[in-house]
Amino acid sequence: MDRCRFALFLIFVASLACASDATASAHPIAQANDNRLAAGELKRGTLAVQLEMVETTWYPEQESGPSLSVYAFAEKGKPPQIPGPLVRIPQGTEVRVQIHNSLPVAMFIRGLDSHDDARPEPVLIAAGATADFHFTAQSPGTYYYSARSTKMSIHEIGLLSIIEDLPMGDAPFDIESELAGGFIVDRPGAAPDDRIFIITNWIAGVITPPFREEVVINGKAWPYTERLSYRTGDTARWRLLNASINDHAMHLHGFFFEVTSLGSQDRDHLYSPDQIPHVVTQHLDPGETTSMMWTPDRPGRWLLHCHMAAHMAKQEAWQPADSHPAHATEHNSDGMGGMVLGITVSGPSRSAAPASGAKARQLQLIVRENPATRFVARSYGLRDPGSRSKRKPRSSSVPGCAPGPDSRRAHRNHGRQSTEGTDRRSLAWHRTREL
Ligand SMILES: [Cu+2]
Repeated sequence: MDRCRFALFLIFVASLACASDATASAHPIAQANDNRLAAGELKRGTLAVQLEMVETTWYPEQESGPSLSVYAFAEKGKPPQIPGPLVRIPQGTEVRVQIHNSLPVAMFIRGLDSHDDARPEPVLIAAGATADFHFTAQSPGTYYYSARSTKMSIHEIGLLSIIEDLPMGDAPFDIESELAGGFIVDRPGAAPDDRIFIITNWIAGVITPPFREEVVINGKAWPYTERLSYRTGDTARWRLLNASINDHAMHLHGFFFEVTSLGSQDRDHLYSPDQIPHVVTQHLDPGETTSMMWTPDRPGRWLLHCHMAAHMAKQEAWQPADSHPAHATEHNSDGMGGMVLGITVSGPSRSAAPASGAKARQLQLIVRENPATRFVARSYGLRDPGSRSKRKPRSSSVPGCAPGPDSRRAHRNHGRQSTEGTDRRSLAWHRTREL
């Protein structure tokens, strides 16, 4: 590069930096929430939490990287968090949550309730208003609270048919997409020795192209997601909360895991010991939650990731192609992004050598079409005929599909076309991208 062109390049980079700083200074910067610390003050069986909904500048990748303006929850007097501040209490705790809406639009709040048998209605908080939530936590489980300007739940939005209009506009998919936080109710006396991972997905172009998305775990996309470390023989207990409008196929490399619960924003089903499914992939519908447990018995570097190709690929489209050139080059080197967690297991192997006379297990590969939604075209999965699980086989890998004005045609075409090419690419990707 000659001097003149190099000088112009520097001016271009400087102008991008100025634009980014101007955005950042307008709103508080969101912190990625690793969900290790519960919000509020728990005293004599009562939890008091004060929350606020604010506009924030969010860096889903590195802190100096590209940013998005989104709405987020903040604990009063603290920076906004993505996902929102964690509400975590033992069963039977009296909960008092106050939420102030500093946003310019009214918001429906869901999920801040007792989780008894009654199906609660969302609570509308007008712009500039404050609302109080007062209840006793009744049922242990893995839940979340959320806010949207539409009365529809995250689950309902995710299951919209491909022919449905979107009268709620773009906001619930992009600027409101990060308005969700964990709400965990522990059994009395249970030690919270688990980790909580919340999935959210910022999507632009749902109505007007171009389609862009940034899918994250605890507010960060790979390779900026948290790196986890275990010793062989440890027990890892994780809760996965899908507070996004998409399906996800959560796959663990190298190990089976036990699914100990499967639920939603309103209900949780805790499996009894004789029902617990042993799987390597757990499908989560939009808005679903799950708890899982596994024991690493071999050292190495492993992954938990969404098996849907679009959700573990580097998202290029959400930033202009010519911005942050160094950043783009750096991340393209591994080609992965989005919903990936890296896990390092150390210590001696405790894996038993495979028995030479072990009987081969026969698995069925199921390829079937589900009713298409606006966001998912089809699903397919593996089924073990000997499994005790009564749950029907769900997708283990679903190629992503971009919604938008052309989505009706796109989804239908995906439904009819052969899966062979896409599936082969997906499997090859999986093989070559292991750490
Ligand atoms: Cu996914």
